[in-house]
Amino acid sequence: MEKLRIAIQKSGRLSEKSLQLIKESGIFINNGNRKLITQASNFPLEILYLRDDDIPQSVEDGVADIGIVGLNEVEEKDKNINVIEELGFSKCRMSLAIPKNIQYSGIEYFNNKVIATSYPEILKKFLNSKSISSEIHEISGSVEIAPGIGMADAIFDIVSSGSTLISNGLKEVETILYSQAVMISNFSISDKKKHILNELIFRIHSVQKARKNKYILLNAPNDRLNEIFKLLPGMKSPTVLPLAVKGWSSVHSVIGEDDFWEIIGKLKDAGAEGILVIPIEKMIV
Ligand code: PRT
Ligand code: ZN
Repeated sequence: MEKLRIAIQKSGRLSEKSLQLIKESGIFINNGNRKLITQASNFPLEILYLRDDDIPQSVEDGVADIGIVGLNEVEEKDKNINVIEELGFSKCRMSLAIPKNIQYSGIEYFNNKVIATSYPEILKKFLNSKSISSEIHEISGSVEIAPGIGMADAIFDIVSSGSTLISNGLKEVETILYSQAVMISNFSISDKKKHILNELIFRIHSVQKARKNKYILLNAPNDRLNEIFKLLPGMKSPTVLPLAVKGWSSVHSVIGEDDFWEIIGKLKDAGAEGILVIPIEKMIV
């Protein structure tokens, strides 16, 4: 039987979350001793473990049909591939940073400066679009130490919390790209594989929706129910069950993560008691 082959990072910041997403989609994989390729036991999927730098190329070549990689790698490698899903994890940004004691007047600062980076293509495109001419110094790791040792005037690198920049005496002055893990796909995959991919994406969507929502149960006096329904529209409408105590009901619904605390406060004001909030594993709407 034809199988869909997905390339994921062998070991690094994307590995665990990529595997977790596949597992939460109900797909069992035996990755006890992380071979190059493993098979899923209950879904037509093969997992190919690669360095993240090699994933865009492997998907362009059709060595893998799809892959999970940071958008920063996709942009840097600029291969002929399709970005089909934003996966919402490993979020970071790519920024220009300079020594903190230097006054920054604007993008022209970078004219005739040396910038160290592991992402020369993204940087080149950005500088060209702003008509800035800098010397790009490509290095493969520890970019943040380059200004301190006199190798560069500035760096262009991935930033997450910003603490690496601070501990190297640098400050972020321009953000060029916001990145996260994305799913990429080859442009010409067979109809059978497309069918498997659609099923996989359907499952991923239900996992993502579930992560964004919680199941909520609460008790409320019957004369306040209308107020509470307005706060909890649920998927269609809330479920209401009578309590053994007269004049009270139990209300069940779904609540979004984003405005969670605000709504909980309003529910309490509306007389809700005994509020229970439970994670949802899958959500199909
Ligand atoms: O071995 P392989 O080539 O597969 O892995 P790698 O070493 O190239 O990549 P890896 O595992 O470090 O990162 C994989 C992907 O994770 C990146 O391509 C990004 O899409 C994403 N990501 C998310 C990050 C970070 N956050 C991150 N903080 N990648 C790197 N960093 C580094 C950054 O380079 C800098 O040194 O963390 C430092 C900054 O972090 P803060 O929190 O101090 O700002
Ligand atoms: Zn890499």
